[in-house]
Amino acid sequence: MSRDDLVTTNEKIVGSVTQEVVAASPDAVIVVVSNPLDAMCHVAHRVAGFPKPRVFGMAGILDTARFRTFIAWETGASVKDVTAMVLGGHGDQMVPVVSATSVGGVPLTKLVAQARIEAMVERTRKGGGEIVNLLGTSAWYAPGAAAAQIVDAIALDEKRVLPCTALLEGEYGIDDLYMGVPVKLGAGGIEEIVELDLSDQEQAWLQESADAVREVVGVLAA
Ligand code: LAC
Repeated sequence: MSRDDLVTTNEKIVGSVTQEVVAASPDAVIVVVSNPLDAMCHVAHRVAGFPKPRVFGMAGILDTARFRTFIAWETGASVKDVTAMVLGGHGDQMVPVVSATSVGGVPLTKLVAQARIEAMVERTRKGGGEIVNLLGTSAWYAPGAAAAQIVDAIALDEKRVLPCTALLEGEYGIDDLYMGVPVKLGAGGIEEIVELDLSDQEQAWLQESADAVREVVGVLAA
């Protein structure tokens, strides 16, 4: 099944689980990890009735980990020294922000040929499917490790800036849609949405990703 095929099945599950969460823990911060992730954030936010800083999704940290790993392999650097951010929907239109990517402070575009950068961007976009073909099931370790980073940032009030799926209300020129963007995370959940200076091409790709997410959100029953 594609992530989008899961919409109607998971809409019911995420809705019922969210009702249980709200009943048991009305002050919780809800981090959604179910696919199609962006649409399921809309479900959780609607059902929970919590303010938007306390309902968001985990996807960009996973996608960014993949992009950083491919860059580390390509350049022979440690993944710890690769700075990157993947924005947009958690799907084939996600946007690795090449203009904000560096290795040890050196811009990626100075280290790797454009064709290879494009290949790593494409592999990142298809990373979920690559794992399914290898494992016969969707990824679980990396998503768990990514979710753990979010839990630490909240539980320890770390003020981390991480890519998460947040409800945009005008940021990046996108309104009323959950999309992956850099956010500052603390004890109350999302404290700030960070707006990067995207290239015109990156902004156009982000809008295309938003259009794809909106199409899936449009399938939701409610
Ligand atoms: C992935 C699935 C979990 O990207 O969405 O691996």
